[in-house]
Amino acid sequence: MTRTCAILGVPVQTGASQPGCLMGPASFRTAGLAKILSGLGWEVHDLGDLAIPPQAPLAHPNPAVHDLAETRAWIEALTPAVTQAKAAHDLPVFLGGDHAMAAGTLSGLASHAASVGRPLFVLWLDAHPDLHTLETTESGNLHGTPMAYVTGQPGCDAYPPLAHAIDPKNVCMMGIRSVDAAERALIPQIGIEVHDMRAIDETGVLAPLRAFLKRVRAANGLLHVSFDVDFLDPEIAPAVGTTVPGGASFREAHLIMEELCDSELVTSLDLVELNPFLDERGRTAKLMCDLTASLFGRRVLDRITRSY
Ligand code: 4U7
Ligand code: MN
Ligand code: MN
Ligand code: MN
Repeated sequence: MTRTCAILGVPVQTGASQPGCLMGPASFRTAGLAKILSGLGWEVHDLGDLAIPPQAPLAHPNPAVHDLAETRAWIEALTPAVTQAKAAHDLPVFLGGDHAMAAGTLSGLASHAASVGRPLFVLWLDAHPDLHTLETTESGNLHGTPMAYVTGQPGCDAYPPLAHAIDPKNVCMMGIRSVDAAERALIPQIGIEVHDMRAIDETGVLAPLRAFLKRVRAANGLLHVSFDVDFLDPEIAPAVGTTVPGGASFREAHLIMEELCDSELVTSLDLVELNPFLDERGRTAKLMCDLTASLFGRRVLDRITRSY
């Protein structure tokens, strides 16, 4: 049976400090994402780009916070659009846009999960945990807040009320290497599973990934993958505003995608933080497309057995 995939562009850039993520969806399309996925046997439906109307400014007690009205509006527009895209397709792909997008994709996916009576799990591939509330963010860049919002942390009440929160115990983070004090305190408090880059150096990516996938399978969970470009080492993925050295390698990233493909557990995907203005001859966009291809079934040789 042909599996269906939707592509939805989300040109949000107000969550980041510098402009450019607005061009993310166009860059993914220019790199040929739809054709790559249909070449792998998927039925691809490009749903175009989502938009929000111009916003009047909205103030917040934390003076650092900027463009709050825009992020609010994106969450409001995304939540129903994402619930719908997921209900109609096996594996929708949401093209950012900066990572503020995930506040809306995850809120929409949590509603879908509740409606089908399955728990939602999240694999978070990022240099950052994005666990700031609107009260704790020092930069005021709201792409640093989606995980706090969707797990229902207090301090996010300037965002739209959340219909269904995600259980932090169903979230697994990999690649983390830049954590602010407020986020550091929150991680053990809410029980998110975090594999920082030191842990990855020690164990590799496969052991923690397999353990997490086992949990997803046992719970009959839906699995959303949120892929921030800065998960990758900036040497191989320069098109990102928030570079942090010491990121995931080419093979570590592909191995994660290949293992996710074999697991057949992934039910939705975010590709976020691509800033084409900072790219070099499209190499980051192309790499992100190749990694997505690995997740959608591109492989060098066929394999007969699943390894766990
Ligand atoms: B991204 C940061 F201070 N924590 O709050 C902040 F390090 O979506 C970075 O993961 C946030 O790229 C990065 O501004 C958000 C900073
Ligand atoms: Mn992020
Ligand atoms: Mn990041
Ligand atoms: Mn970033």
